[in-house]
Amino acid sequence: MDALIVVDVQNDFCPGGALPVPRGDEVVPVINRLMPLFPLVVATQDWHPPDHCSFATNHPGKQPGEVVELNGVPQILWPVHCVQGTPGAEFHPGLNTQLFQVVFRKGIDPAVDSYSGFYDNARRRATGLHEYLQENNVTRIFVCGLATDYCVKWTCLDGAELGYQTFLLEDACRGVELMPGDVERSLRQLREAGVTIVSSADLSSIL
Ligand code: VGL
Ligand code: ZN
Repeated sequence: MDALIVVDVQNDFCPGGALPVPRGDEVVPVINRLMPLFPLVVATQDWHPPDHCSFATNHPGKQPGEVVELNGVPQILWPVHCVQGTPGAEFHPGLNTQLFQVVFRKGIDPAVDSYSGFYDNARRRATGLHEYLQENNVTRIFVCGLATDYCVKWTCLDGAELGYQTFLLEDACRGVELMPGDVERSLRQLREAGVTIVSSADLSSIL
């Protein structure tokens, strides 16, 4: 079974949001076209409490973009984003969320961030995504959404490590690019980890 994993297509990651991914909203029509091609579609949703450790405001004197160490794990500090129950945490209004079978929320623990849809960054807790995919006999995952250089990348890396044949849908993703070249470096890292980079036009010969 094939599954499409739609990562964090939320208002705060789109232009005008708190942590905007440049042209992040452009993935919405692409993903809407992709979803009907898959028997199983799941989504992740970044879902932070207000006191979340990834927010620069919760580290006095620190600015977004600075890196701190939390329990031995490096943590980039972000602007306050995707706070539970706020409009910024909602999915983009143009996204056809009716086609999501399940939504896995992540980043809920105030003490640890969670880029991957499978585990938090300290790998202390699983989100339930792996179990769900196993129950549905999923062997191939196709990952899209925001952001290529963070949550999409870590979801792909964990998926590949867990043994899924993992594809990244390049035209259905956009990156933050805090540093120029971050997306290109992420794609290289993913290829080295065995992830196949494809475009949605390639799917007719893969599915
Ligand atoms: C993300 C930074 C912080 C993402 C989430 O969805 O890529 N990036 N939280
Ligand atoms: Zn976040």
